[in-house]
Amino acid sequence: MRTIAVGLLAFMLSPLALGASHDLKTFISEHDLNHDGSVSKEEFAQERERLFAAMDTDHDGGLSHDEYVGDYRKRLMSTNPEAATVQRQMRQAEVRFKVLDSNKDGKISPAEYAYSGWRMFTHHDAKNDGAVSIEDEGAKKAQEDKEDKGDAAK
Ligand SMILES: [Ca+2]
Ligand SMILES: [Ca+2]
Ligand SMILES: [Ca+2]
Repeated sequence: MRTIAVGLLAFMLSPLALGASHDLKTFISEHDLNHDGSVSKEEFAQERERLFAAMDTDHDGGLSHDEYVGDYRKRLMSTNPEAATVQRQMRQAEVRFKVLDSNKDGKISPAEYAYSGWRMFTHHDAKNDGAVSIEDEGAKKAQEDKEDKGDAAK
């Protein structure tokens, strides 16, 4: 029982899990358009715009539930996942849609999409120099160490 729980946790934390742009290396490989090892704000904005346009299949300038969740399902199914994985990942996609649609009008607007994108960008840009590269990993670790010590001191 315990082994299963640990295995599941390891799987959930795996950077291979879809939609894992939270992982720094995945983030860089997905957005570094000119392959110089660093994601500039321009590159990030360009890639986000491209993704948004690709998902907005009826071109009305917003992502409906079907467009956002449907696109995710399509990408997920192309990896031949197990049924349990599909169920879990799709549940997470539903949650993401609700979070992204911050004004709850049933559509993700470009501004809502951009907002979540820049939150992710600044999250990764630990050095806060306006670009995301693997150097930010070291900076992030240093930051977390500091926070850990701060917590311990409380
Ligand atoms: Ca670049
Ligand atoms: Ca649309
Ligand atoms: Ca909205």
